[in-house]
Amino acid sequence: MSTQRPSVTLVQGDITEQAVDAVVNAANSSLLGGGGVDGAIHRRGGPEILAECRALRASRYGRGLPTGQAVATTAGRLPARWVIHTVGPVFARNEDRSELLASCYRESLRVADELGARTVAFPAISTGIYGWPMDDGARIAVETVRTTDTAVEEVRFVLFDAQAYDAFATRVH
Ligand code: AR6
Repeated sequence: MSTQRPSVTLVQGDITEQAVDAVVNAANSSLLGGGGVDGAIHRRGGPEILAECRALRASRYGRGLPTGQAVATTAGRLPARWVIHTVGPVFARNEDRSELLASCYRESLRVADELGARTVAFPAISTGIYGWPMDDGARIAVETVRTTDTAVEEVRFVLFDAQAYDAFATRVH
């Protein structure tokens, strides 16, 4: 595998509408769905994704997917080939969990390389229900993908609103 540093692009919008090889899901350890990005991906991707998640729980991940790790399934009806599920850390004021958040981006890119994905769309992991401050979440996201060796050519951050877009734009430019 020939590796390089991916180019980073930013889009304001809905991650479920991205025509890319792989879409990253901000999941939880159960892999069985939830709100936010996770809810949107399962809703629009259809039941095939959940079926593969259940199979993962019945085999490799009987105790759930640990925080900071990543695993792939089909993308079902989404305009992508795969969903890469990763579990971000819940933000905590009294403990630095940055390394776990960085690990989500690195591990997702590692799984993307295993799949042969060249374009990957990421949400701002942990910055919703898990409470991570957007500016810091953007810093960790951009720094990590820019320093990871991967055959992925484009990392597209898909930001839901203008505030998130601006936080990422400040880090990228
Ligand atoms: N497209 C792009 N970004 C979105 C979308 C979307 N369709 N929907 C929300 N966001 P979150 P987390 C943004 O809560 O913080 C779930 O219940 C959102 O504004 O999806 O990692 C899981 O099952 C925020 O900036 O993920 C877990 O239990 C970012 O995506 C838990 O939430 C991430 O928000 C994971 O929480």
